[in-house]
Formats: sequence, structure tokens, C-alpha cells
Amino acid sequence: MEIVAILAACPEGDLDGNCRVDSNDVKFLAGRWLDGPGSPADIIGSDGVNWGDFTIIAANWGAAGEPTGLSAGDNLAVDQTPSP
Ligand SMILES: [Ca+2]
Repeated sequence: MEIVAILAACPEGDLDGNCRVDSNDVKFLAGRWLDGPGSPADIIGSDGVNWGDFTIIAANWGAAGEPTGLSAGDNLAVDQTPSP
């Protein structure tokens, strides 16, 4: 039996793993604000959680990808709404 790994196509800035960049990701980042390098909210720079990481969320606000860890009841629609 061959097992094929499928990579998630989630946008950068998705911190909570739902493949959308939204207010939940801001809450996630805020809860880890000023954490050191290696924090799950340290998106860029490996320099701790700071404004640089927030700018990634802001730049990708509203972006959505296609999660791979699907389960019954998940919404499979991909948001095509352009970011403001
Ligand atoms: Ca998210």
C-alpha cells in the first residue's frame, strides 16, 4: 500500500490551522504576543512574536486555502472574496 502525503495549501498567517486568515488568528497571535523565537505565532524572522508577524496576518487578511484534515461537517467551500 502506498501512502501519499498531501500538503495543506493554507495561506501564510493562518495560525489556528483552519486555513483561513481571520480574527481567530489575531487572537492566537495576541495570546502569544512578545513570546520568544520558536513560538507557534512567530511567523517570520525567528525573532519572537512582534509586529512583523502581525503584518503577515494583515497582508493575508481574508485569505483562505483548502484544509487537508477534513472531517464530516467541515465546510469545503473556498472563500474567493478578494482582500480589501
Ligand atoms: Ca486561521
